Amino acid sequence: AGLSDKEVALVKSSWEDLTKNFPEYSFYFFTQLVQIAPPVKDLFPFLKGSSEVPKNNPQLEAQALKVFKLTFEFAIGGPIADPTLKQLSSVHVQKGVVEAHFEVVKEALLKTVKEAAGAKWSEDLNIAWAKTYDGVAVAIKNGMKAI
Ligand code: HEM
Ligand code: ISQ
Repeated sequence: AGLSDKEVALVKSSWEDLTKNFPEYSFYFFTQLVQIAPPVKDLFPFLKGSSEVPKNNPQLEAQALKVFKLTFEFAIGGPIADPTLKQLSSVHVQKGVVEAHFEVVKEALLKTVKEAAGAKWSEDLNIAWAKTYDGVAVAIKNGMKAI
């Protein structure tokens, strides 16, 4: 993903922080997401129609983990395998995701990284995740346009 060794190390370290308590951070991720853009809730079957983000919901955790894992893997090894990218792009088109949504998810993801890193958070860590997310987002957005 074009990161420096130092940036990769930062992302790896915060990945460990995230996975230490993923049930909590996945809840935090979705809570940030619906706070920033409430209508986005209706895109996710397990959030649709509910007034609050559910706690201890395995489906919610699994989805949030997929996003983080994919972004993490891109950071440490990039690029995403083509069939995966095609499938991913088509899922997002089918669910009604549009370009503007990507900025919202970015904001929520960076806030979640910050929450999990705690005192270890730094501007450099933030930049490393932001660069990585942007790389994945561009790949998915291009995939979506190609459908
Ligand atoms: C589904 C990743 C951006 C909304 C998924 C899945 C993955 C994923 C891995 C599951 C696909 C499957 O099960 O086959 C990502 C990544 C993103 C991203 C890495 C950005 C870099 C977005 C954005 C939105 C969004 C911007 C809009 C808010 C959804 C929805 C689903 C989904 C609604 C389907 C959920 C369901 O039906 O259970 N995404 N996504 N995603 N994504 Fe994303
Ligand atoms: C985007 N795609 C799939 C799952 C997600 C979970 C939380 C925030 C964004 C997401």
